[in-house]
Amino acid sequence: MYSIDQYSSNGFASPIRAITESRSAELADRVQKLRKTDPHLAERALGTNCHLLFPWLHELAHTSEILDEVEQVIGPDIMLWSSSFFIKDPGSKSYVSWHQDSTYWGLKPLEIVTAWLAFTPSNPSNGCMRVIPGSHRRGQSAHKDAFADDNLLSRGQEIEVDISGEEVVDLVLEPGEMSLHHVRIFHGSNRNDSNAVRIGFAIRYIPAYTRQEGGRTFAELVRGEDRFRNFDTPTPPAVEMGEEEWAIQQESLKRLNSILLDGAVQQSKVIGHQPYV
Ligand SMILES: O=C(O)CCC(=O)C(=O)O
Repeated sequence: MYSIDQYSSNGFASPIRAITESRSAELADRVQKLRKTDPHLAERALGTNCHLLFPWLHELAHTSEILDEVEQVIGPDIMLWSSSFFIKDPGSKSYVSWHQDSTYWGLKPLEIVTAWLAFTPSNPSNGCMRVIPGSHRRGQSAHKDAFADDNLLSRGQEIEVDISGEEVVDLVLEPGEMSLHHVRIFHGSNRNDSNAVRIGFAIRYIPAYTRQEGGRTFAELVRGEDRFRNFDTPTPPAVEMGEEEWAIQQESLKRLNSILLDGAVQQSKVIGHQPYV
């Protein structure tokens, strides 16, 4: 296990083995099969909070090896707040502008961590995630909504700080490895210039004592105890993309978007990414 001091000073920890390579190949296969069989359905279904639509993604977010690492960072009472896919096809121009997750999420306090799990290799040639070590300690920076068709972020939000190349660290991951990043770290990613797909699944975990400002959202207890009841509990998916599963996932999005897109004049046009992130 990485040391907690390393995470505290850098704002990230990587790479960490989360699941086996063969399981990640199986997961990537499921994702790609759905995208091939029914691209339109896949665009809708593989968006934000898809763990509420697919039992196998819900189960993945409960993986004890992932939660053991998350517990090191945010303590024993862990809730799953949201999930998102970040997929870049070979040669895709999609990128993620430099940003801090804390900007629009309305969660307090900021002891919030993302487990970014690689279903495929993720490296500089296919646009792996990049971070600025220690930037989570610089406070909240101003962001502007800088729309671009290929930006994977919902508001196209971009940090108003010059990023110098020397500071940047690439988070290179093998299939089944994950990185952990702090909600305030500066991060982003470049386009995929390779001929291999990059599939990342970002799972957002919060301690049970977290408060949601601006409304009531869903979060599910995945370890420990919830003595605070600050979130509504979504019903876990029983079947893949069932009627009830869609209703719950859509309700979760509606609640998230009313907070996260507050004040946005425009939303991302990138197909396959429902608003938010
Ligand atoms: O996948 C990426 O390139 C960016 C992911 C990201 O911004 C996040 O997980 O917060």
